[in-house]
Amino acid sequence: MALALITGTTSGIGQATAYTLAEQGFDLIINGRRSERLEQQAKQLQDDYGIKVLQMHVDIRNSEDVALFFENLPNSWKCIDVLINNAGLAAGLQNIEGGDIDHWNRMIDTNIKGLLFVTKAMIPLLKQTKGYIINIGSIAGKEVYPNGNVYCGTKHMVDALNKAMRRELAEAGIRVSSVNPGAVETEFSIVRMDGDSYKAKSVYDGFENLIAQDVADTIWFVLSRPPHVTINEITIMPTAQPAAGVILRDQGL
Ligand code: NDP
Ligand code: 8X3
Repeated sequence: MALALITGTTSGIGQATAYTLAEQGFDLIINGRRSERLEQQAKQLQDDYGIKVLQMHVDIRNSEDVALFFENLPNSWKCIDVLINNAGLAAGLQNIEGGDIDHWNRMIDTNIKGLLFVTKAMIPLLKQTKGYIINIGSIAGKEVYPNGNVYCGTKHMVDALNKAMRRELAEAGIRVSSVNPGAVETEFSIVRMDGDSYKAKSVYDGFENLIAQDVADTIWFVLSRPPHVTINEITIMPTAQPAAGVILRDQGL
């Protein structure tokens, strides 16, 4: 039985990916800061799929807590085949002049530093299994759009780290890929708009956005290629979003 660790499973893409991998028979280490959701999810995954689930109730921004989690990981959970670096967020949609420094810190600390803390701790374990790392980037890591500045910057960094990891880890037999989505309706925009659900909903007005399962299916496609195949990166967009920051609304798309 294979084992995957997915960061940020308490909603959205991470949640859909946890259920997709459970369906494929993976045991799971699930992660998030919201403990009630994590507990509920662990129970449901165990009951519905008969898999083993370990909860990683850790804020990935805290390097000490991340390191401690791996130090205390029981031997029976150390044989990890897959790491999916998914936890992340956008905070705010403002030009740099008007930007909120707390927003910038949250994005940089989570999307870049948190991803690095988890990856650093996981590499020795993935070397044992010749495992797989999938980084969830974004179209925002390939292009930029008005007022996306710091979020786009963090996802450009994920794009660079994805390439760096692939180069550094190839000799160890670890495969590294990124999955880069366009607009997916999850809790992403609610978080970005500081909890304003009305504003968040309007992001998805007038076109058919991606759903989390579209991305989870893509992750599974990448992960399920035979060992001699690595998909370096894959970009998945709503048909109505031909480029970052460009959405064709009310055109039946
Ligand atoms: P959601 O807000 O629905 O999910 C984000 C997940 O990340 C939650 O489970 C959240 O859990 C977790 N998370 C956030 N911060 C931390 C932290 N410090 N420590 C641990 N877990 C954390 O958003 P999505 O599912 O949409 O986003 C998932 C990834 O996909 C992100 O990296 C995002 O940038 C990327 N992405 C999203 C797109 C979109 O349009 N939705 C498009 C392209 C990329 P909790 O709050 O419980 O900690
Ligand atoms: C988010 C992608 O296009 O919604 O990472 O900004 S987009």
